[in-house]
Amino acid sequence: MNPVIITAAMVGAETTRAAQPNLPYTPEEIAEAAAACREAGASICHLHVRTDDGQPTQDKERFRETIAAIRRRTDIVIQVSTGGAVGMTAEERMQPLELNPEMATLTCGTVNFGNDVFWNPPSLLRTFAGEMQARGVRPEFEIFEVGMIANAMRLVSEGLVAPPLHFDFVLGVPGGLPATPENLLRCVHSLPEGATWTVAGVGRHQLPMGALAVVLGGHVRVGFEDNIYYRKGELAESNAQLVERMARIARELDRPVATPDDVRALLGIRSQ
Ligand code: KMH
Ligand code: ZN
Repeated sequence: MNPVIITAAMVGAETTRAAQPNLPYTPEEIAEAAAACREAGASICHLHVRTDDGQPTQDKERFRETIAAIRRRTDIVIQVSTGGAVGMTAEERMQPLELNPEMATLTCGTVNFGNDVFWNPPSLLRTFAGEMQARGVRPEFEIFEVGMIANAMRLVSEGLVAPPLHFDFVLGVPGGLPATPENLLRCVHSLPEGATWTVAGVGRHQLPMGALAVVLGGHVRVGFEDNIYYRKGELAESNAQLVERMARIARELDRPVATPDDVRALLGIRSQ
């Protein structure tokens, strides 16, 4: 039995309420969404926060407030973003690590991101990985291009990240690796023995990439950060609706849905 970890990426830094009216912004809205996603089958929430008017921020106090609101409602694993939004400084992006979260993202290289550049030079990778290691925060390697897997493994060989290793393939960002079955397989086959992986397909790729991951024994990320539609031309009602469908697909394919405590054991997350 290999339970499917469903990660809910509920907010992101780019999606707007103009595009998806049900996007959560405030700590209470995000916490409500996290609890609903947990109820629907998510075991990790990938967390970005916003100001009240919807601007992306990496403000530590905003993260503190949001994490507390989530914790009042649910036991879901909280994975803070250190990616933030393009254009933010490394110092800004690292702020939520000061809260010693259970998990955090660690993007493994620089990539074009739409018309922008998501800037992640080697020195930044080492600084972020070292900070996570010092604080006992479990990294999730964010892989936007296949070469980023080698960058992640360089951090491992330098002693900055220790197994168990967990990867997220973000496929379909304009400027990054396209979301095709061949590219997903290429990523999976590039992993070291024993690593776990999840896939975040962007836009219309979220559903087929997720279904493929379930079949291949991987894990899945869904949510408004990557995709706002339930199907072509039909906006999703909520993040939980997207989680619920992926949980249903997993169960139909005879894979149970992981609980947060399954994730803590599987990914070696330190106890709080
Ligand atoms: N918003 C993207 C530029 C992460 O959360 O670590 C970066 C991102 C990755 O969302
Ligand atoms: Zn993110």
